[in-house]
Amino acid sequence: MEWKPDGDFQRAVELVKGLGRDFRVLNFSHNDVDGVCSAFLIKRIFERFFGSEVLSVMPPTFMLTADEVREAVKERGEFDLLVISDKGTFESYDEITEVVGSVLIIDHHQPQGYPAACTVLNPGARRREHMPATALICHMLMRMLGESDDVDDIIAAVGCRGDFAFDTVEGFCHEAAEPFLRMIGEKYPGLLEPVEGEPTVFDRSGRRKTALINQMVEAVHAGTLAHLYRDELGEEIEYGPNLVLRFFGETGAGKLPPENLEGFLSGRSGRLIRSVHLEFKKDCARLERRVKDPIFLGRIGKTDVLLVYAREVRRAARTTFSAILPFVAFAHMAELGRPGKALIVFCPKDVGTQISMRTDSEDINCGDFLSELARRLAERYPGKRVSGGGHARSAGLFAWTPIPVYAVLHEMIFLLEEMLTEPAV
Ligand SMILES: [Mn+2]
Repeated sequence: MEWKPDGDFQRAVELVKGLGRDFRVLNFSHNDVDGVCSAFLIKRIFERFFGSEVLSVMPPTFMLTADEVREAVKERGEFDLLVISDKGTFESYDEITEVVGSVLIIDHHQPQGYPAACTVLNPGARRREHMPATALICHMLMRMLGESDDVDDIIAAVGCRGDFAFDTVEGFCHEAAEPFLRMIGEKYPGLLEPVEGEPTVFDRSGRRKTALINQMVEAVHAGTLAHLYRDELGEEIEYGPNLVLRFFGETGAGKLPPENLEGFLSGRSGRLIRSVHLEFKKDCARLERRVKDPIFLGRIGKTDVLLVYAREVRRAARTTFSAILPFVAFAHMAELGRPGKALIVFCPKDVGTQISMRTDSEDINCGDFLSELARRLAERYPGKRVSGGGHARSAGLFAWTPIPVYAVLHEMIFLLEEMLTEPAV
């Protein structure tokens, strides 16, 4: 069955067309690979088709607050449209319409309530059939409004791969991404073909195979963390997501598709990202030992629940959401044995506790698990900051100091105990 665009797209198209031309757009996007690729596509959509001016902001936190938007408006003036991309679908986003009247949410996370005053483009979400990446939704929206070029197509592919919408080495593709991946495969076959080589943190098959697109995504991912590498690369290195967005802007259509990673990372910003990428790979090698032997916590149905309790490399321990450890842990999931696993990566940091979770099975829903854990922690520590949620197969949680690490671990184990059908003995 082929995935079909639903009414969400129609409403989004009507909203933006109703704004006329030359309107001002404020875009808040997620700070990860999918989020930055989405910000780039949104910028291109409004600049090219509407003559708009677009300001892109990619803060390190996930859920957007009205205060962040107020701050941007105070600094940069009034905006006609706010686009919130890849930053969840929260009922509380209604409050933001008091700051910017028109709000378009482009997202693929499981909604935590529906904001009635916003236009929500989260296709399939009401049926709980989520899209695999926001960049894919942005690319589809772009093609409903006009044409895409090589740069748009390839950056959209990077965003999709960043959120595991497909993996050509493992031979996987999310149903909703199939037509897109077919188009990419026909136009740029060299990007997707599996090749012998050092696996990236986006290669999860456990074999010595990768693909050019996987290498590109790893480099872009490293680029979003560039600011963590100021000690090595110099104080003038800007905030990673902004560096990556600038790099995408410098990528000329004529130079694409690249023949290899060096070709992709050409130009000034590209070369900077390349040096960050090399340092990032050293960090990954350092972290490998810490994720090798997870603790078996018990079984839910046929699924083994495993725990990695470890610290980050210093540079990543200082920040909230920027993480290296979970990527390394998840990259080695296939080596932990047969399918049917849920891996919880529990990571105490300087500013709080981070949990990242992935599963390859249907026995546990990671997004439900971590949003319930966040709810319980919020109840136990009223007024303290904690946020958690995500998708069925991958999710995250952050509990800020002063919520103690032991309390997060305690509540997590208690919640899990209620779900285990076969506790570890
Ligand atoms: Mn995403």
